[in-house]
Amino acid sequence: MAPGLFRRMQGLLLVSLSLNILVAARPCYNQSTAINGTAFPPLIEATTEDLVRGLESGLFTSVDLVEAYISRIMEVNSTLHMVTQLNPDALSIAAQLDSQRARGNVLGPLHGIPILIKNNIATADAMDNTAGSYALAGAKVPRDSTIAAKLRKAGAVILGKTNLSQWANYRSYNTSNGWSAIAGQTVGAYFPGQDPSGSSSGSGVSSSLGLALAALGTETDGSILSPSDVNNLVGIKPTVGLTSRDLVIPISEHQDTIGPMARTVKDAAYVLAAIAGKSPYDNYTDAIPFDTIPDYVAACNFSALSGKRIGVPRNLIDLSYDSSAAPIVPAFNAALDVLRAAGAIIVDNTNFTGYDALNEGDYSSIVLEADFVTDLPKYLSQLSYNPNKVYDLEDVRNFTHMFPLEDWPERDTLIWDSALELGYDNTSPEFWSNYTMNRYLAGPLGVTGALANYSLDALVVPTEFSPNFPALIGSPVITVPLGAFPADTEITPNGFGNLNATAPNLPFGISFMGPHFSEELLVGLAYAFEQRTLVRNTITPYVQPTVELVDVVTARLKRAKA
Ligand SMILES: *[C@@H]1O[C@H](CO)[C@@H](O)[C@H](O)[C@H]1NC(C)=O
Ligand SMILES: *[C@@H]1O[C@H](CO)[C@@H](O)[C@H](O)[C@H]1NC(C)=O
Ligand SMILES: *[C@@H]1O[C@H](CO)[C@@H](O)[C@H](O)[C@H]1NC(C)=O
Ligand SMILES: *[C@@H]1O[C@H](CO)[C@@H](O)[C@H](O)[C@H]1NC(C)=O
Ligand SMILES: *[C@@H]1O[C@H](CO)[C@@H](O)[C@H](O)[C@H]1NC(C)=O
Ligand SMILES: *[C@@H]1O[C@H](CO)[C@@H](O)[C@H](O)[C@H]1NC(C)=O
Ligand SMILES: *[C@@H]1O[C@H](CO)[C@@H](O)[C@H](O)[C@H]1NC(C)=O
Ligand SMILES: *[C@@H]1O[C@H](CO)[C@@H](O)[C@H](O)[C@H]1NC(C)=O
Ligand SMILES: *[C@@H]1O[C@H](CO)[C@@H](O)[C@H](O)[C@H]1NC(C)=O
Ligand SMILES: *[C@@H]1O[C@H](CO)[C@@H](O)[C@H](O)[C@H]1NC(C)=O
Ligand SMILES: *[C@@H]1O[C@H](CO)[C@@H](O)[C@H](O)[C@H]1NC(C)=O
Ligand SMILES: CC(=O)N[C@H]1CO[C@H](CO)[C@@H](O)[C@@H]1O
Repeated sequence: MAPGLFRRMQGLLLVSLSLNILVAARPCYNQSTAINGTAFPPLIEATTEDLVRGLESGLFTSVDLVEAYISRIMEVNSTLHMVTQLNPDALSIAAQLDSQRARGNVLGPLHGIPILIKNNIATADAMDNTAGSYALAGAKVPRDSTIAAKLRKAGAVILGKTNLSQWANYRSYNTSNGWSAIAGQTVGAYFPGQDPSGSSSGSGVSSSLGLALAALGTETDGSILSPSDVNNLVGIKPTVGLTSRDLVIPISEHQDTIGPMARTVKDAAYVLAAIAGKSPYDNYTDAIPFDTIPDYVAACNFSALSGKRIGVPRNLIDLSYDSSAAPIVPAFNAALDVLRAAGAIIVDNTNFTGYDALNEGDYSSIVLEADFVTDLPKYLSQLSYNPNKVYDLEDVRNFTHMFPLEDWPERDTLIWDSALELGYDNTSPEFWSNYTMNRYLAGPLGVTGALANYSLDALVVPTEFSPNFPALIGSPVITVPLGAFPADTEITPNGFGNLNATAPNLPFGISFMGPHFSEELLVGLAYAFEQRTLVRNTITPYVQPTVELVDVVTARLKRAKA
């Protein structure tokens, strides 16, 4: 998501809370999910390693997995609208991967495992890539995006495309998270009408409910972190340049990045390992400082927190922006005790000295506007078929104003109006002075400054407050589930008035930030925290699909007998 960062509504006073994040508990799942005593992993919590075990042992096939996930999607899509399009080739791809496996040709841990991707990451197949806009309905790309190609090379099945806040939330000042003209309003699963946050809204809801192993999101400023936060997920926002933006509908070349949204740190690590790496089509990936991508899965080490110096930039936890976040603070402070008990040295009040200046300035919106008017035409120029003949932002705005399903003017185009009024792109001196200012305030007076001044390995804050500084300097963040809002939380609407922005049971997370390309370190810290707390499975969605692998396999065995 871009500006318009998800904010729980202000003006609430929340008292009485008893979050006990220190009790690690696993719910009792229905034990009837077994055939001949061999249990199938419940899909709402199945991990990569569960699925690999089942595929290797022949308990189920990749085709079974695709069928089960599609059934689950169809069960909840009419309520939650999280998937825009299924891949019509998913079953045949899975069948092919099954026979490859039978021949002993296994491409890697994701072989035959379904993944959903956000509807701004292009695939050269039957699926559209629209950012949720009719302006791009039916448009074609000349080849797979680098990210999609890497997923396929790793053996993953691209199961479908997830709904998003239209244009990755870079169109309107007044709209709702998770709405796009093409697929309607995505809704979260933890409370009726839950604001799913955004812009990777459908990826968040889908991954959380076990509609695929995991999903990919994209982030400019919060769009992976925030929907992971409120949908009870682990989300990795990688360093800008670690994952290629080739053929991903852009907002900003300086801030955009693609990353996994998964149910566990290790699953996110498996997916990151598959998508990280250089791309001839995105020269920001030339900044990757290592010859081989680190082993993010091996980084999942229970002892990773031992001896690590972790700072707390307290002044980021600013309840004057969002008083409804108050219940997160005691849960966060309890998490610091977990980190200490795991051997970390907590250094409190490593405040970001650039915080006030950054909030008072307008630098970041100018950077995004100038980037968007530059980068959108670059994407559009690569289309091999451009049915609505949109070549730049003015064309897209005109299309949006004229096409009724785009819901204009109720949902405005004020961000674009402002970008077009700016009158310059990201090659101008005005752009560079704003960009430089951003990087100074968020770097030396922010993330990199605090890391250096206090000799820290990493920083932690509640995820609600984590995206902005790292967004402006392109540094990585990982969020892990931390807790949920208490039962007496007041229910309040979002700004557009069509969703519940605050409510009981809405999840929230904790973020670990580090230097550029420190994902290996951050994955370790996040894993060591996650394994000591296991909060995710204590928070239950109010709506869940019921189809399980065992149902699909039982039906298949019955068909084979008949
Ligand atoms: C377990 O699942 C089966 C099959 O879906 C269902 O018939 C049964 O009622 C469930 N039992 C419980 C305790 O939920
Ligand atoms: C379950 O066990 C029965 C009896 O041993 C056997 O006939 C059947 O094939 C087994 N089913 C599966 C799915 O392994
Ligand atoms: C899910 O629902 C949305 C909104 O109704 C719809 O646009 C989309 O096609 C549906 N997806 C699937 C896979 O049926
Ligand atoms: C918000 O929550 C209230 C209380 O559960 C519910 O009545 C209402 O329908 C929800 N809003 C939406 C948009 O679903
Ligand atoms: C990166 O590629 C873009 C075109 O995609 C080009 O304009 C730019 O000069 C390149 N930058 C470097 C440092 O090579
Ligand atoms: C896990 O981390 C601990 C502490 O840093 C280290 O001593 C140990 O070697 C690591 N284990 C693995 C398997 O890397
Ligand atoms: C850091 O910020 C917090 C919250 O704004 C404030 O209470 C504290 O005094 C600050 N500490 C330092 C050392 O600036
Ligand atoms: C967009 O619409 C405006 C106002 O209607 C018009 O002046 C302009 O020529 C249009 N631009 C394009 C590229 O069609
Ligand atoms: C930022 O952009 C604005 C608007 O174009 C311009 O007035 C200003 O000089 C630029 N630089 C800084 C550092 O504000
Ligand atoms: C780091 O130290 C420098 C030099 O004292 C100071 O200018 C800067 O504000 C500090 N940054 C942070 C985040 O503490
Ligand atoms: C945003 O749009 C909604 C729905 O049209 C409207 O009720 C609300 O007043 C608008 N808010 C602002 C700040 O314009
Ligand atoms: C490609 C696709 O799934 N399109 C659907 C998107 O949503 C609209 C409105 O709900 C449907 O009419 C389309 O069929």
